[in-house]
Amino acid sequence: MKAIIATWPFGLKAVESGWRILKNGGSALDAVEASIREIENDFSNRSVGLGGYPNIAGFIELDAAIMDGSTFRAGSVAAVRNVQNPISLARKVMENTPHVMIVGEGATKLAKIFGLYVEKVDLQPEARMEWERRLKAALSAPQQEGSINFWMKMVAEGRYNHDTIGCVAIDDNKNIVAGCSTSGYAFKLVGRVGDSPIIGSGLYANSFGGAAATGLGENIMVHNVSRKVVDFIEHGLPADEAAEKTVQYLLKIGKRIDHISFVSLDKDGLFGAGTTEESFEFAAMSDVFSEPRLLKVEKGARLRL
Ligand code: SD4
Repeated sequence: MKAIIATWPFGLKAVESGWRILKNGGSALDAVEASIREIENDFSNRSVGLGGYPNIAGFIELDAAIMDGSTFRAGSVAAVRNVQNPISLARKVMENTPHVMIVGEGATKLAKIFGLYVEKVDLQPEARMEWERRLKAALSAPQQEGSINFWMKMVAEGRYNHDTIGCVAIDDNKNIVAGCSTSGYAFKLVGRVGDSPIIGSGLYANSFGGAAATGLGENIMVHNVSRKVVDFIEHGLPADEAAEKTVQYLLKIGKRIDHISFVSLDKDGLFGAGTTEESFEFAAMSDVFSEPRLLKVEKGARLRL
């Protein structure tokens, strides 16, 4: 059974785009890349792509990754600048290099080689205004500019920004692919990397299932959330129960579990989601639906359709 699932209400647009590919016999790999590009190309989004909030120095640094569960191939880029579609760059890393993860300047260099480089990046007016406001507030504080305290003031001022696009799909050949893309924590330190480009944390896929996470990367990565979900699937649980079990596990641990949400999908095309927030909305489409749907899961609960 074909299916595709994506994080947050904006995931609906992503799912629609990916479903067009799956419906016409296309691969999960193409579907996930297209879904994520759709969101990266929306410059009104402040948490994905070049419309996102910058780091404390005023530069947008993006994280993205893709994993093909049927081959265990994966590609990932982190803290990359001047790229509109980091998910496509991640796919290029996967398909054209022997590596999995490329960061910073090296990733920007690859973007030039693959024609994914954007020469001039202007912050969106709202993002620029917000960055300047925070800079001014930090400068007016007694800390010395450039000191760790000055930086921490800017980072702490940074509003928590939790809208990574994460997407998982299964195609007619039962290939499962997971991907995600984000501009990360708003007003982060230069070089900060979240969970999204880390295989096992922000995303994971194998032949049993796949998962993609969103929320506070610092918390998602210490629990290897996506691998944890797929582990439960591998041990025989359907995607919705695996999601529920993962959240129960996190709640039992009780440490560093704020702002963690994720979507999951299994080899039977069943899907689920989980959250440590009060609730979490996401989008899904599969052969059993007549059209893409927006769904919601409550904290610690199993998804009810
Ligand atoms: C991150 N999980 O960089 C990602 C992005 C996100 O907080 O979901 N924003 O932490």
